[in-house]
Amino acid sequence: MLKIWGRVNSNNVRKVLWIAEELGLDYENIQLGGAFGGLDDPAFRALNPNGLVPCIDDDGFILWESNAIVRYLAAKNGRFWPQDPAVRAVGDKWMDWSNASFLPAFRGAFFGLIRTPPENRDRAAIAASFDASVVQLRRLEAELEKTPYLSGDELGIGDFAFGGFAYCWFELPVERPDLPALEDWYGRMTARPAFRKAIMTPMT
Ligand SMILES: N[C@@H](CCC(=O)N[C@@H](CS)C(=O)NCC(=O)O)C(=O)O
Repeated sequence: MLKIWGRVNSNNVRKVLWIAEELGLDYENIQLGGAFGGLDDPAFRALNPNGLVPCIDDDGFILWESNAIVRYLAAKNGRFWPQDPAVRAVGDKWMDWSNASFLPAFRGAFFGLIRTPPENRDRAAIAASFDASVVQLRRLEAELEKTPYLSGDELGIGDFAFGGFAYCWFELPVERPDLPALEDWYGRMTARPAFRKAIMTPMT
């Protein structure tokens, strides 16, 4: 059976759990990292020398790096993996954008507002991160005005990559600017049982 190591309140783990749920895979999720610790255990380091979650064991095939895992599970199962390279590249693009552009912008607001007690918050840093996130999200908004998914016409790897970030964005305890296409996309994602089960888990 597929084993997935990683705590459920990690966005990198959530995306792997989401695609596993969408694919209807049998899997075991072993809680690791964060409050569970275990990342320095020699047994885990032997699997993942990078010492982070998620990591999977698929019948002896070990893989870490969440986006690589999502691509592997999609390709292996022949779903969410368009054969046309130009179609697949759209999801790939938003997958890379999620980690390379959105995450650096969003990190400060997320950790500041969700994982830091109010008395320790750096308001200026949070505001700057929030504004930078909005700049990025307006780019996503423009895409979602034209196409229903972050992978083109169908759900795919771009959506899996961004789903956890979207959940965190919409859970921030602050007022957000109107981004109707993003809100529409998010409403469609939250209507999916697999999304609710894998992504909408407690924040801390
Ligand atoms: N690029 C890696 C990043 C993995 C990563 O940063 N994982 C975090 C959780 S989101 C982690 O293991 N943090 C240490 C911990 O959970 O204790 C990936 O996408 O898998």
